[in-house]
Order: sequence, then C-alpha cells, then structure tokens
Amino acid sequence: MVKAEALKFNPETIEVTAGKPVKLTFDNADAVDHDLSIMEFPMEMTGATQAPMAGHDMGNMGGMEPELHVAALMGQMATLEFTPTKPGTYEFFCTVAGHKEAGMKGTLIVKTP
Ligand SMILES: [Cu+2]
Repeated sequence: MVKAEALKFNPETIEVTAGKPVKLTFDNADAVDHDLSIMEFPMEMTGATQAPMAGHDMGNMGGMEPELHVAALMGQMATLEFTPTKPGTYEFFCTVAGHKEAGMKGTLIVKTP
C-alpha cells in the first residue's frame, strides 16, 4: 500500500522481490489526482489492470509512456498487480505536471530472491 497525501508518497521507499507477484494498492488521500509511474521497469503484468484514465493529465511525459503506471483520482484507490523481473533500484514519481518537482517521488527497490 502506498498512500499519496500532501504531494508526497508514503512510504517513499518500497521493497519488493524479483519473481514474486506484487499487489500494489495506491491510495490517493489528496484533493488532486495522482499517479505512480516508473519509466523503465522490467516486469510481467499478472492481474487485471486499470486502463489509464481518459483525461488524466500526464503533463510531464512529453510523449514518453511509463512502463509502470497506476493512477488514482482524488480520494480514491487503485491497484496494480505485477511481478518485477529484474533486481535493481527504480525511481517512481507522479506524472502530473509539477508534482515530481514538488517532491512527489520515491524509490522502488527490487531485491534478489
Ligand atoms: Cu501527483
């Protein structure tokens, strides 16, 4: 479970294990829309995934699509199921314009099994 509140992720560091399925719950307790995205992230999708929402503002992207992306409207929750395939340290952030700059970013650590 990752919570978004006051333009921050909580916790800011998430640890998962390569090859183990992860169910990520993203709880947006803020009064604006947020998402959690990683540009390059080796993984397999393992469950039903929410389609990106129409009209969701990915202002920071400049045409690039993040490989991992879960978005939640204000006050709502979203879940994403995936299995990370490669150990490493990955930066995640919110793609809404200005949010990453405001500190909305964190680290996802994929541990060697
Ligand atoms: Cu945001």
